Amino acid sequence: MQRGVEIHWCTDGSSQHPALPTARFAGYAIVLDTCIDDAQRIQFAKQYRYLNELPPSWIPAVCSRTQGEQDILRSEMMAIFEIVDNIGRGTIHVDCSVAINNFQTMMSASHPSGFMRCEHLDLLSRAWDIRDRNFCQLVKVKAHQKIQSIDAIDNDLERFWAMGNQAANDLAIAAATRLYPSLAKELDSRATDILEQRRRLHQAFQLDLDLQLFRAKLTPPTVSATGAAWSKQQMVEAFKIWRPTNPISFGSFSTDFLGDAIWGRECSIMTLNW
Ligand SMILES: [Mn+2]
Repeated sequence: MQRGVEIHWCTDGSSQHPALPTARFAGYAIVLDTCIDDAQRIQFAKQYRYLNELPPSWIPAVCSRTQGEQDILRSEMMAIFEIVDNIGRGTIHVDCSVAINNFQTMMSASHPSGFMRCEHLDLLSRAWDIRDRNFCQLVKVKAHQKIQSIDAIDNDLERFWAMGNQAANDLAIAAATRLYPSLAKELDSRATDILEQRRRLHQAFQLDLDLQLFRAKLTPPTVSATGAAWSKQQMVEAFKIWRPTNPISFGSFSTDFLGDAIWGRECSIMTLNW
């Protein structure tokens, strides 16, 4: 690239099954804008409305699996970090304002304590160490998820950067799912399992809630003077007439040692007869 030419990057991070911490997997991507000026960008943005295809001016620069925690924010921040670490120049168009804030907080800090509360501190600390050779600017771009369609953006240049964000998003998803596909497949099936287990657990709780309605409709048992559902006498009566449905037969056995029982011979014989 010629000296003096402005460099523009679009970055994005993507996590599959982001709500499942034990099954999610993430990737990130960087695309480089090779347009020479805004006139050309506007032209591509206008063409997009008719062709509905991303122009070849977006060059995939980097795509990889996210290292460490597999969340979206870390993926977004890793993409930015790669540019800061390897190039240190250019305007980076990012759709995640938290990621932008974290890097800006780090750059404007006078001491690491100024950004120690930011998430993914490890990336920020590494960027802090090389801050003297980092001249990148971060710009917020409209996220592909938050707009119905890129076509709906009226401003041509805004639409152009949203197109770049889309290109980076597509590449980030491809990185997460296609680099090491057997792992992605395993995590996919784990996600399916977890969702199925959650559905069953939800059903069990739902059943319990539904049963409460029926329990409420039942006539309550007679309450004794002590407040217990059954009085002591009622329990005794119930035990006296209780017989097992299928009695177990022990056959013939000796009662020689019943006298050694802890309650004595007489009590043991009564229990045996009962
Ligand atoms: Mn994003």
